[in-house]
Amino acid sequence: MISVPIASELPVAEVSYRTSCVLSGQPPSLTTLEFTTGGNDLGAPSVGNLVVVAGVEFAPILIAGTLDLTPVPEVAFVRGDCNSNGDLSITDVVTTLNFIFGNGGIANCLDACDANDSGSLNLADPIHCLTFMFAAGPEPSGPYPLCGLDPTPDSLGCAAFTACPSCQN
Ligand SMILES: [Ca+2]
Ligand SMILES: [Ca+2]
Repeated sequence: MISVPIASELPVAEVSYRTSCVLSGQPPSLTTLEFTTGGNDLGAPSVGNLVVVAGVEFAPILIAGTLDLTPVPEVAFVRGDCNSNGDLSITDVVTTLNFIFGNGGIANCLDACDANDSGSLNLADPIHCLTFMFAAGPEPSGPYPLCGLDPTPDSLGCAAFTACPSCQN
């Protein structure tokens, strides 16, 4: 066995987990983290964990640890329903356009207005909805038509969406 000394703690990975509503409202907590190698836990055929240094493979020493769980509430929404009234209609297109052009539009869930889930709001979003509603175009990206979370996290966010149950319910 060869040990590679590391002078100080060195982060080698950062992992983010989504827990939906399971932990919402719960205080931060710790959970155990255990590593495994071989066996059926890593698929079939099983794949072992290896560390490769200068082209030489080493079996890692697996040391269990803990994970800090700090719940961050996320709001479920339906993509395309920009005014969050529970229905996809022309009013959602108008709401999106008013918001984009600063005409007083109020959008509490920008993720819902991002109909194509590009991570930004622009004319492509109302066009996506119009094409879906009137020209048999593709439906809005998920979550649609059921409530759900953004599968592609971005900076838009969703402050509130009245048509979907909140985690506190
Ligand atoms: Ca709507
Ligand atoms: Ca997204």
